Amino acid sequence: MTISIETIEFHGIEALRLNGPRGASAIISKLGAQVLSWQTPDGRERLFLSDKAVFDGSVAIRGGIPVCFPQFAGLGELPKHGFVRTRPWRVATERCGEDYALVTLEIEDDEATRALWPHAFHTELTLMLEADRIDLELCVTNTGGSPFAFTGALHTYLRVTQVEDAALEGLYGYDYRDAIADNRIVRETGTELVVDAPLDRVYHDVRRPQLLKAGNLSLGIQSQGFPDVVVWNPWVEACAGMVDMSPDGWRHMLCVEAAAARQPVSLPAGEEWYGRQTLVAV
Ligand code: TA6
Repeated sequence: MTISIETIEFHGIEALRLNGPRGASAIISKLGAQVLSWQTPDGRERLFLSDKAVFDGSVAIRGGIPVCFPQFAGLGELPKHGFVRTRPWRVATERCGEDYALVTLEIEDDEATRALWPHAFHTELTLMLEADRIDLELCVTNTGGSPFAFTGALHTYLRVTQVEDAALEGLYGYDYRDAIADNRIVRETGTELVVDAPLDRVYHDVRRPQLLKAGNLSLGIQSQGFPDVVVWNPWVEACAGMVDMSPDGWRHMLCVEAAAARQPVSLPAGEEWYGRQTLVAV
């Protein structure tokens, strides 16, 4: 198939399908500008999408790469993870080159967002698909007359065959806030993070890339602009309590998120901020 971008319906919602080099593909929904699928040329799906995910906009779609803005998790008064993940975005750019396909979706403040968060903003999410990698870039512009601050994340759900068999490298020596243990700050002493219990950690100021070693689904993960890396797996009990997850959903996912969580980003009037996450199949 030649490199192209097409509008499709995916689980009843409008989405764009990027057909990339060597049969790679990605799907991004206009609802939330959420990447919902990424397949590498070997035909493997690299993102987890819950088979109980809800696509009607009443809640965020469980899986893929939700965009959390202008608040990460419960770090403020806004709805959890902000409000753009359940709002419609517009397509701003579609472009194909010899070895890539690229789309940019955009959203800005309106009456409803200003009722929650009284700031003027323009936010773009660009997805670039190449043969073995995707790059996601979040660009936030303060279009108002006074500064604002935000937290946020690209809340990436990586697909794994069995999370117990996966290991995440690259976090040794960094401090993390452990949301499972009263938000205690702990220094990572392991060279490989293995998931064998609920995990909800914000690693601070991470300067190195991570490597997810997960059999045939191994991935390199790198971020720029986002200082923090969040690692999350709900494990058995919490997953059982989530209406949009199958009982065994926890086993097939690991969130490795590029985040600005510990320190809010301060954006003066008229200024722009960029954050990026790159996933590379290895
Ligand atoms: O990023 C990790 C986290 O903040 C966890 O605490 C967990 O609750 C998760 O996000 C999912 O949040 P959601 O609102 O999508 O259910």
